[in-house]
Amino acid sequence: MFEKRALPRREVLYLGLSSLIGVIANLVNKTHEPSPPDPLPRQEGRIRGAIATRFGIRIAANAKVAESSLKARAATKGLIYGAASQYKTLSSNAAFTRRFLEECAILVPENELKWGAVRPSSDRFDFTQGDWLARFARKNGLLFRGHTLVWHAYLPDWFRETVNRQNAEQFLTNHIETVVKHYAGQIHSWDVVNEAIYPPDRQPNGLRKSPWLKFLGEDYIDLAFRVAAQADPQAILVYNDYDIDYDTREQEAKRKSVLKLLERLKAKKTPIHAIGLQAHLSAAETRFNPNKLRKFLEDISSMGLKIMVTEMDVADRELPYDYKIRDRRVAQVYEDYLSVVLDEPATIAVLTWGLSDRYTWLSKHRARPDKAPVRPLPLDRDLQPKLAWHSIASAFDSRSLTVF
Ligand code: 9MR
Repeated sequence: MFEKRALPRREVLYLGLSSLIGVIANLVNKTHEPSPPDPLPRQEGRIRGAIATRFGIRIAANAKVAESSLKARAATKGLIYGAASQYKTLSSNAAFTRRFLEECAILVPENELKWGAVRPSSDRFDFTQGDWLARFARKNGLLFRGHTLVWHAYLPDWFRETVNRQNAEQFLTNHIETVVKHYAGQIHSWDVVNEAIYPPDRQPNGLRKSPWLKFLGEDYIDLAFRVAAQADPQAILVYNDYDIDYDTREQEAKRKSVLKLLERLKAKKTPIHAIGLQAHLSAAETRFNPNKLRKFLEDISSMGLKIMVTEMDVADRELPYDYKIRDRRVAQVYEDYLSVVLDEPATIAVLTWGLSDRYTWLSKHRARPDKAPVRPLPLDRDLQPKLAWHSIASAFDSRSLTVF
């Protein structure tokens, strides 16, 4: 998903020098005792002390916001912080769930709304787990994201034998109408189209050679947004993609193709409101160029689009075994990246792809050769904040206040 490059010696030395900061932050970590959550209001769109607006969070005048949580720090800067999680985690681990509610203002189902989850057969929809998560969000005052309506991956087995050029438009339209209407009014934002750009596929406009492109041509993207907008006029509609973060030839090409796609959509008046930067970063990658990223975000913002960080995590696969070194580098990457993205006023939300290292796709997909457990997220396996948590907190704290 991203290119790899070994961490140079210079970088390792730097990490060593920054250990003092690490020691101080570790002391802070040790004093952190998670407390049971207060009862939360049952109203939709409300989080403790704040009111969700279409593009952010407004703090109530008399807000009593717990100062320590990520969601509270984000909210004071008009931002939403949250994370992805799964039905099987939230329905079985009470301690994790408590921490999730303490830290997060928004929940995104990691897999439960994908085709592979909601489409057991070509003529059936199964919303059991998605509905459980939507109810969980509503009951606990969390905003709820939809992920994802159109993607080339995690399609059900029947898809290949059933969907073809003749019926693809009907399948796409029916799927989006049914799923989006089912959750209409409950969704903060939908990832309508996911990962449609992939220049290595050598298709016109850098598009990915997905079944949707093959059957319907590029117009499937515009169609998907239009159907979603009709089915839920309230939701923020998002184009979501990865590998648009680093200063590499491949990612530069991808950024260009993404911008051109957004320009074409805007020219057609497609109802698209935001871009989702997945931000699956790598701690060993050194080719981060704040100016290039800044320019990309400005270009997006100048089209009138909002920006969301939708799936952030920092893979530590190529880093040394010593977890203190890893944690410092991972935290640095969070800080470097978020300080740029949060500097852009169009940015409205930050979500990490999971909250605790205990539950992350990277354990399987980017496992370390030395078998040490991976540490890409804000909380460790025991739900304690790591340096990454402090980096995210301080990136929120440093943002200049957005006034609504
Ligand atoms: O984290 C998700 C993992 O549990 C699933 O097996 C996988 C396939 O559905 O998808 C992972 O999430 C992906 C997300 O949906 C889209 N962007 C990349 C994420 C990580 O692969």
